[in-house]
Amino acid sequence: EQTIYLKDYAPTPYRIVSVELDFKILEESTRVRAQLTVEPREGTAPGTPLVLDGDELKLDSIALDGAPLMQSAYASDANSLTLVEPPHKRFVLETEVTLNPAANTKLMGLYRSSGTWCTQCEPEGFRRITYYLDRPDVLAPFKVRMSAPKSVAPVLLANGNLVDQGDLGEGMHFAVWEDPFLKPAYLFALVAGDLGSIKDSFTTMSGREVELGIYCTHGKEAECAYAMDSLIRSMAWDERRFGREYDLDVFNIVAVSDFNFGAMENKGLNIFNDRLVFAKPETATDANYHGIERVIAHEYFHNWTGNRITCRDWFQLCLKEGLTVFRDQEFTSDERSRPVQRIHDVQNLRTSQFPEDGGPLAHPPRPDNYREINNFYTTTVYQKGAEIVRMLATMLGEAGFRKAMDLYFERHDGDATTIEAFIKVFEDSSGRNLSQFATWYLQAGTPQVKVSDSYDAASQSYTLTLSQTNDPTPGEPTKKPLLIPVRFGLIGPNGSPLGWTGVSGGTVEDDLILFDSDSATLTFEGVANKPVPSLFRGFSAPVKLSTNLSQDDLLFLARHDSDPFNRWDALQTASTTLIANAAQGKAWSEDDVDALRAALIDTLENGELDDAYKAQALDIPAETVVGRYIGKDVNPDAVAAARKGLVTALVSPVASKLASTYEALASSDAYSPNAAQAGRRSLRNGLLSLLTTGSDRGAALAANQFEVATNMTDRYAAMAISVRNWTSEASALLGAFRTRFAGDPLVFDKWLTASAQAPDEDVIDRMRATLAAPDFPKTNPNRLRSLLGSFVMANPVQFTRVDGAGFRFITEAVAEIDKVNPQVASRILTGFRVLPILEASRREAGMTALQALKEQHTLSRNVGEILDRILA
Ligand code: B3K
Ligand code: ZN
Repeated sequence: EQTIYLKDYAPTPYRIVSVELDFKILEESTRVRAQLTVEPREGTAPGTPLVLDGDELKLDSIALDGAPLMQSAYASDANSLTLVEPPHKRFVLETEVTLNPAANTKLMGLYRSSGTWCTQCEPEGFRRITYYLDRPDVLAPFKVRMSAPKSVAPVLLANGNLVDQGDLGEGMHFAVWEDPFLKPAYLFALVAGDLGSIKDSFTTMSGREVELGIYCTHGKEAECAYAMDSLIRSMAWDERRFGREYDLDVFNIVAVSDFNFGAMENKGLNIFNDRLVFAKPETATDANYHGIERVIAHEYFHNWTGNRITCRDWFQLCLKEGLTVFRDQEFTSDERSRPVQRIHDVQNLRTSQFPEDGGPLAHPPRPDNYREINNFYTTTVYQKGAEIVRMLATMLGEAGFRKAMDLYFERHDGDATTIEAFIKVFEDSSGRNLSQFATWYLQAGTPQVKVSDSYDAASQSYTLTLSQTNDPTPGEPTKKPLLIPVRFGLIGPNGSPLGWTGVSGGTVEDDLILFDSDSATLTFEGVANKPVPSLFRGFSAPVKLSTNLSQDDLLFLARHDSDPFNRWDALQTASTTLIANAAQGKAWSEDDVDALRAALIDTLENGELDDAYKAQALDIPAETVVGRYIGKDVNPDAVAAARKGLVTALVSPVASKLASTYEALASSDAYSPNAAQAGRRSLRNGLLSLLTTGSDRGAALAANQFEVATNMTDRYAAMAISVRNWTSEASALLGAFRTRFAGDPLVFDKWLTASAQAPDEDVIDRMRATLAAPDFPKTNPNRLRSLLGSFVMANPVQFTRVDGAGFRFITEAVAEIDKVNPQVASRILTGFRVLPILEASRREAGMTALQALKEQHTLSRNVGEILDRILA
């Protein structure tokens, strides 16, 4: 297999001046005619061949400047088209290919989803539509003509503005779309189908009217309302926060049922996985509404960070993704609650990015080699990429950050650029040297920061000693120290902040330590009392922190820290430590549990905190988080037992109190997905979860809640909690849920997700039966991911069984799925990255399953790469 290296980057010898595409869409096949106006770049030697990319294409005809090309002038196969000696001047290349979208199960290029023709081109799908220079640094204006039978495709959409449309007779019609903005091929999109829609409009800050449309299956129009509302709020927010105005006259979104990931930011024509568009209270949870709002915003924000300014090559992916995730996180923080959003994002980082970064699939946010680019749309590129941008924002402050972003848009509008250029903008605008900071992009692994402190009362001086280490990751045996921004505060014995008169031993800017070496000792003078330090406020850097703080200190922080994130984190650390110790044979003391319980109850009863925050504070860390904290020789059965043990010890003495709070939080208000209502539901369901895991009251409460629930949030929570705790009602609830919502595919996903998390040992047999059912939609990514993805990521006890049954179930499924859709298969396989931290017997069982997968099957490049990296 061929590896692609960043160091080999070179611009193409030819540029594409403009593109005209003509699609003739028919039931049986689609004919694509492409007219590419091409010219040699300056410096290209005469006679340099032009090599266009293709993927599973077959050339029907070819002409140059209007004349058919001689056989000897070109060579073509499924993967490329070469003009041996193109003219050394501007010329027009015309090609024709015929596609079979209905047979395209990889869902890259042009395919059909429930009858609708749609496209997905990022990163390398356009080459499955026509021969092209399919790379992000080739930018061109596109004009697209499409014709199709009116009966099956009354709606014809593409990028940009509609410039012509009409009837062709014999049941056919056509439309012509023109996109004036230069774009790389990965942002191309086309949709043809019989779709319903909702329309709205937005007036931009300069007073231009933009027509907005969301297209969907007929009958689903009403379920698009929240997505439309989110879009309008996103457009307004990007103007307010970043001064970014939308640039075309139309913005369309299309919801499709078969989609490899969440959504795609095609210029002026976003295509969405329908699970991130449709919502109504009976079938969508608060988390679904939250997800819709976030992803609608994310794809919209790409119009500036991704489309107007794109990536030079795919190694630079986090240039657009990390930055755009940062922007969508900020949007949600502004629209809802900042601390709640921050906790949510950090939880996500810890449950998915840290595990990736600490295992065999670790890679820098800006990698320098890959075999299959689709394997690099990772949580590291997205979430860690966003954390890096957040650290820049932390160091520069709000005004400084905005100034840098303004310069970025001004300097790079229209460019396909790099991480280096992005950093340079921040250097030029702030006057800081960011060369060490840039290492965050180039180095893999989660740094571990150790902090210890001491106080000398006589001299009123306080010392903080920091050290950073970075464990080796694949291909990176040694690491450089990073520039780590540590936002901090010192808290006095009465809970109020303590000041200092001077500090030596490092760089401290206000409440920010810029920690840039292997170790540092900071001495603060004039500290009146012995403080408890609050470190990494707001999670100011994506690191693992260990301190010499006692359980008492942590619970003190949980009560007194003015930083809401750190109050939450102190509780998390306190309970994680107790569970991890117990799982390794070191029991907690009754005092420890009493103190933790008291802190949790105080939080629950605190009149100043909102419900959503309380729900997060009461959330006891998941088994996977504790496993990761233990870090080696993990026995997931022991972790699960310890977690249940701690929850039981915490809950038992206060079960009636929790139960009455649970009752009191019930509400008869009409459902709204707003943050206040969603927070109340999440607190109530959090209590239900504690009561179900930690007492014998929860099971019946959950079963009752399932019956009386008036919205999906409460009904799903009742079922999922019952299943995760495998209560005596769980199985019946799964059955009732399935019957009640039969025929709704997105609700079926919820059933699959919950089913896969049952901890009982028959779960694998049940899942096998589910998959084998004749009506199981085996080619739909949402269905497959709901079942298999949640099993590998959220059912550690059964997935990592010592007998290997969980591992084999997954490798066998992956082998099958790989034949149909390699992207979905390889994504599921990444769950095996957990192997290195497991106890030896489980690790070996996992390796055996992977070895069998490798030996017994011909695998795609996608799966092959992931497999080899885990086995390495
Ligand atoms: N840019 C797309 C992701 C494409 C994934 C290709 N495997 C959606 C997004 O990140 O916004
Ligand atoms: Zn994105």
